[in-house]
Amino acid sequence: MVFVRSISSLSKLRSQLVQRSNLANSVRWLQIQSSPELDLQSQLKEMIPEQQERLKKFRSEHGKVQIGNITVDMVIGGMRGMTGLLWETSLLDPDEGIRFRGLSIPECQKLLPTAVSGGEPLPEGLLWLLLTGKVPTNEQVDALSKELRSRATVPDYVYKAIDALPVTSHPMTQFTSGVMALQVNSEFQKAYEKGIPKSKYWEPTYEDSLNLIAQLPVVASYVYRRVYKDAKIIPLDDSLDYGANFSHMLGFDDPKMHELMRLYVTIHSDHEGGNVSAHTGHLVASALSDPYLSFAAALNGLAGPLHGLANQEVLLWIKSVVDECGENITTDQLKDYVWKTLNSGKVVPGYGHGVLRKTDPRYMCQREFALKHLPDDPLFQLVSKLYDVVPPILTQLGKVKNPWPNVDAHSGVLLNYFGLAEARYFTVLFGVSRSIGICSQLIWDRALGLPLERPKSVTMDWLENYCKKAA
Ligand code: NMX
Ligand code: MLT
Repeated sequence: MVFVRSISSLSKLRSQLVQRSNLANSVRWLQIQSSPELDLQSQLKEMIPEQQERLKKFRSEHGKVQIGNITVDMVIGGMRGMTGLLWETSLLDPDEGIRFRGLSIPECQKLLPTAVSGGEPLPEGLLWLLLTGKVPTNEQVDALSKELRSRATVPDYVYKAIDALPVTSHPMTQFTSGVMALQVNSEFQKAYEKGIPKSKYWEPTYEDSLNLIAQLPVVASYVYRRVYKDAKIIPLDDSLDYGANFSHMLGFDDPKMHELMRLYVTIHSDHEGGNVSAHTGHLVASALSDPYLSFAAALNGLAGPLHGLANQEVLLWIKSVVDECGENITTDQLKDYVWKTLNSGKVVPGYGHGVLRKTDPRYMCQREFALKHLPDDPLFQLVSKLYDVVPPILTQLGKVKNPWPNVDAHSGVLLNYFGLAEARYFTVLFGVSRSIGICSQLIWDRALGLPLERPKSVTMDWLENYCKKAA
């Protein structure tokens, strides 16, 4: 009886949140009408014809220019080094790391608006940058922050879809199911069914993308509260920005954790187009699947241990080191543990990369955050020790192309320090952030009219015959 009553009061609370947000939606439209320079969609509307013309002209003049040669190794070896995607929002250099619309992470930290003077960038600012290629003003970021809050209403059936799963199911499974349930409200699907012309596809894609980005922290927080806490929803706080609100809805209100979440969401957002999640999202979207369908597919790629799930694996692995050897582990003990992991046929999670050939700058900025806020944390000190111990061992293996740490090697110990210690949840955080990059590019995919993705595949017979003839 008590259980039924608490379910029904949860439902009432959710409905109140829906009503409050419908009102906020109307206010948003009034604000947008009166100040187009503060409205992201108006900015895009201005830019799109120019970019469409740029691509058309470029393709007609240079469409037949060759970029590199495809080798048998590339065909068999996961297409490494094969340039095959147009991705406007970011570009990855193997030595230097990611640049978002030309800006490195330290440059973003310097140039993008912040909530705290000298603090971490606001993810809303990065969203603006990825979509427009321009660094937004404080006022523009503030308007986008408000807009995202006004779009953050999650229908009751989304919670019910999640509730239908066992509470023990992996948080990524619950999160992706929530995203699939959000799809019911796809503006793109509705517009397509009504026969919207191709030239206008980007507009409902924009609506879906912003709604999705706005609603993901709410869904993700619910998954966290359901699995690890009391399943009570902490409502959005209208005075907080995107990153801080996410932290707040999860149940973490330390201002330093708010800063960490702003940094976390900013740096995990985009990593050019070829990574598994971004590429999957782009591929599925190329069939004109709407942003919800495409992003849910992307999340399923992110949930793999060689990709986004590595952040979970890293903290579990670090904790297994402590369990076996204690916190004051010596360098020799640590070396032995790394070898033991490798000799049992496992990878060292958080190390290596498909493109990067140096330490990931996303690792470095998290390290700087730790040096500033938690220098004495024993797990941070262990992460630092691993930075000395792991690369020479991976180099010694002789086959690892990049022995240096990636983004996932660091994120877990920071979250753990502020109390978010449930490693199985970490990839959900990555997923929320990755929506910003994938959806930004998806809007441009539609604006530029990019076609169905359909590369050619061949059989082993085909390859053998081809090579015989070529010899
Ligand atoms: N530990 C042990 N072996 C490794 C590692 C590692 N950290 N990294 C690469 N190798 C092995 C790899 O398994 C392969 O072995 P084999 O030939 O026996 O199959 C060999 O080294 C060559 O691999 P690479 O060409 O260096 O790496 P690849 O581009 O194939 O894979 C990763 C990249 C990221 C999948 C790989 O480095 C890895 O498994 N790292 C650990 C998992 C991880 O941290 N993933 C997160 C990546 C970042 N993200 O968020 O997505
Ligand atoms: C990512 O952020 O997507 C990862 O570093 C993997 C990649 O870039 O391939």
